Amino acid sequence: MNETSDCRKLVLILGDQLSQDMSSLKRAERKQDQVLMVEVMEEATYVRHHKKKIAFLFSAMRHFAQELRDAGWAVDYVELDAPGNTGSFKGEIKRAAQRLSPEGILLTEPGEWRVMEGMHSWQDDLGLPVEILSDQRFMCSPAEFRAWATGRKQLRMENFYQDMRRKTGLLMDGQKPVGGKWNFDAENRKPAKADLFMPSPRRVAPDKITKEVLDLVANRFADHFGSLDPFWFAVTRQDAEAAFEEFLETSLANFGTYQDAMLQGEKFLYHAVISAYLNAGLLDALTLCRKVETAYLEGKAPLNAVEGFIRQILGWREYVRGIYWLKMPDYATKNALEAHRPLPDFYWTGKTRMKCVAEAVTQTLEEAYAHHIQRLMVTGNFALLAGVDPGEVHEWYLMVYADAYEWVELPNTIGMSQYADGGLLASKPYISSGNYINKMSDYCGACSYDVNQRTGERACPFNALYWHFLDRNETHLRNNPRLGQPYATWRKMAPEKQDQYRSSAEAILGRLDQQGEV
Ligand code: FAD
Ligand code: DLZ
Ligand code: SF4
Repeated sequence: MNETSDCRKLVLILGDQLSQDMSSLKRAERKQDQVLMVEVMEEATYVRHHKKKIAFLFSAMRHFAQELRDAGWAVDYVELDAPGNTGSFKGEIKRAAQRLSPEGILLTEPGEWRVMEGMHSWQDDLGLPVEILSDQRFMCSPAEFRAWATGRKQLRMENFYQDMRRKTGLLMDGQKPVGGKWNFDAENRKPAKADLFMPSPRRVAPDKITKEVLDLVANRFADHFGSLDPFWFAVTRQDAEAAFEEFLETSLANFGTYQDAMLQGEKFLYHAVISAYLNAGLLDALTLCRKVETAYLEGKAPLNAVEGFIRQILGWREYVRGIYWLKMPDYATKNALEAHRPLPDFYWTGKTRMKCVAEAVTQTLEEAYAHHIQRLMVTGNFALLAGVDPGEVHEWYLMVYADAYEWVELPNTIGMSQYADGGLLASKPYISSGNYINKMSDYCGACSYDVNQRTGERACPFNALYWHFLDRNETHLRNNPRLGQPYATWRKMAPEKQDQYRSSAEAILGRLDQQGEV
């Protein structure tokens, strides 16, 4: 696969930069510059990613290399098992520089702080100029976000999102939001019923390249989390775009209404299942938002669905990236609630009596996917209530999902889900008792715990843990205005009742600590 003639610039394309619109490729000269793509052990193992995530990315990288060659680029592609592969970005850049004698290195900024840090020494070590361009795939650059954040007391997503609507003109009617409101969530978030028509995401059969990669991953990463089978992810831009078109046809109209619903055996409901494609570069964020806006203008989907979807990408996705680059590297070690319990073993096996957690983890093992409410209100909620170390929770989310890159995963975990940043991102901890899960899902009817029992052996663990969380974190949380109501209820509770909650919760936490059954 290697080309050997000298080149002017070596253009390094990372595994999550699979787009011909990358700023590096736009700057480069097709006739004289050379593209370098590398499969390296360091990236595949800095956390032990889900097997399916590695397979998805390696296959998408190999297909993209082919797309570039077809478009006239010279591509030097180093496969994982290529002789001499040093296993790191730096090692492979060095080897390529020796092979190709470039005048300089060109690349688009990486998504992760860890990788960017490593690159700072390249110029000196290689004795070559290294030019790092900004990533134009995002609608708000880290510098723009920093300017937005400067001088603000609170960095709330909702304010950022409104500014992004104004900036892009998406769903705007002059200076006003279309429909008169910025947010239509009041119409969203209904529970789903098992008899509703359920679409399923577009499935692509593995081709020869994907089959080779699946064999490679099965052999080299056998001890990583998760299953390779079934493998149906799109691995090309064309197939990812087709998957998004299918979402527009079959699911967008119901996206808002059932955004927070959970059903047994229904892994995707009306979600788009595009985050892995989007984060790897196979889809473009602004294009998706424009297509969704057009669906509204053509009367194909209601405003609550369309606004809700656009907010996830234009609002949340851009906002968490801004927070990441604003707050790294300290953000990764935040632990405002001083939680230190190890992650329970059932996060790796799915073997727990709690039906909601078992469903979320089992489908994560199978698909490297769970939707937002499963991540936030089931696995995230349980970890927060149980006082699990946020660093361990962060590592788990980074490992197990096909869409996980630190820039997007870390603020979602440390900030939104675990409240470990002390409220920088979320105005209150996302916690709930079993009641919320029962309202939004059909899990509880199939669970060996009873969601209606508050304390005791058969009671849903979320119930006692909820009050125990508030009780043990009172010094950190009692002044939070959004927790005024639950603290008032707790204080009014009879002391015997409070003690029953405490001892029930401590029994559950004791079982977790002794790796007993929960
Ligand atoms: P849909 O529900 O169909 O939403 C459409 C798109 O909106 C998504 O594809 C995604 O690009 C974007 N989006 C939605 N919510 C968010 C959000 N909170 N932050 C950023 N983008 C969002 N998303 C990732 O892409 N990578 C991660 O590593 C990741 N880790 C998470 C960890 C935790 C603890 C939590 C609570 C959420 C995390 N999310 C992450 C956000 C969200 O859960 C996923 O983006 C979503 O589930 C992907 O599925 P989908 O494509 O079907 O999304
Ligand atoms: C996630 C990942 C994996 C598993 N493997 C590679 C790889 O072998 N080569 C590569 O270029 N990128 C890989 N990636 C994606 C990188 O981790 C990602 O580009 C950086 O973390 C920057 O966001
Ligand atoms: Fe989850 Fe509790 Fe419902 Fe069981 S009863 S599914 S543990 S919320």
